[in-house]
Amino acid sequence: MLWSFYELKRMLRLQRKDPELATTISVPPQLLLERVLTLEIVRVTERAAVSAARLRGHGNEKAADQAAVDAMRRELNKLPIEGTVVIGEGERDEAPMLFIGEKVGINAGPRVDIAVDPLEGTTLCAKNMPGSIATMAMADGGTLLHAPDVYMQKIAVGPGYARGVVELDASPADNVRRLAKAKGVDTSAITVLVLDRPRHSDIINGVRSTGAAVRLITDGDVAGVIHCADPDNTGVDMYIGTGGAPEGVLAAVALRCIGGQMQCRLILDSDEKRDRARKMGVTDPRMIYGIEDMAKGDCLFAATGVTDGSLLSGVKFRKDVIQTETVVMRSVTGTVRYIKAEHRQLEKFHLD
Ligand code: VTB
Repeated sequence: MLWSFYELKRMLRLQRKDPELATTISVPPQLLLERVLTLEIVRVTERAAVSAARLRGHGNEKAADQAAVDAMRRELNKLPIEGTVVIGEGERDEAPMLFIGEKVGINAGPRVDIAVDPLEGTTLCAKNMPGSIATMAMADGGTLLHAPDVYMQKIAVGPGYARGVVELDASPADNVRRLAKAKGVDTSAITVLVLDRPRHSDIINGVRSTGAAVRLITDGDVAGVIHCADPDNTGVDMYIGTGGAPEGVLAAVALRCIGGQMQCRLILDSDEKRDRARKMGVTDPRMIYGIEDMAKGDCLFAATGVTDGSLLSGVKFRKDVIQTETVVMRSVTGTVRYIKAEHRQLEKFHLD
């Protein structure tokens, strides 16, 4: 039986009053709550994905993003958490919804950090192209990197390699050679995922100079990084490039759950950006962050497909049924679940 939060809270209350009841629950209440939160964050990304999916292909990035934000915020505010958005839709002075510093949840329950990207790949959604997702992460309070919305240099590989097998400051060609050697393959058997941007021409040329392949994506580097964790199925061994810092932190949470390595550096190329970062606690503007620097504690990650993609199927609107596919991960156990849901109570999506 799955409990709603209210049932769960009632149960925990009863349990406190009647210790015998505790014997009917085989996991400590603390863990039980975390387990249930794993499912609850699925509801959050599902709702955001469905709201955005209604606007797939409408050519309006802002409207699709806003729909996802509204849905995500509404659901987050039902959770029994004392949540603080640390990676959000913008910074406080811009006062968007789900801004960095915004409190979410019912203000009771565990103190948690929340990272959101309600619609990762807004352009993909607006153009109805593959790979847009609704995504969020939750972690112990104070354990996620508080990053301003600036660019971030990133390199990521999957699990199973010695620490430091690739490095942010090594050349792309060198990193390909190091990875190929560690994998025991020729460089021509390596594929590197890169965001298709003019700023990445040196990376692309460097990778190709070794005989390795480049796979280009137009947007969506959270999913891009996650692809590295399962090269046998995705065909992607490594991610290199500069994308958004918020997306970097979300990807780090995912890799913390499923394994892999990542190195990142914020691009703080003006006094204004350094100042914003300093206010968020960044003392060394040149610091290279590993996964554990970006996600220090226990964490959960969830993403629901908005448009079809290689990681997740997009939302399907059938007669009287909405179908979603979500991946949810927990760092404590490393469990990764793919949840295909059929929703029949459609009022909950507030789609009118
Ligand atoms: C990436 C990607 C996003 O922005 O972070 C990228 O993951 C940043 O680069 O999906 P650009 O400013 O060059 O787009 C997105 O593409 C869109 O937020």
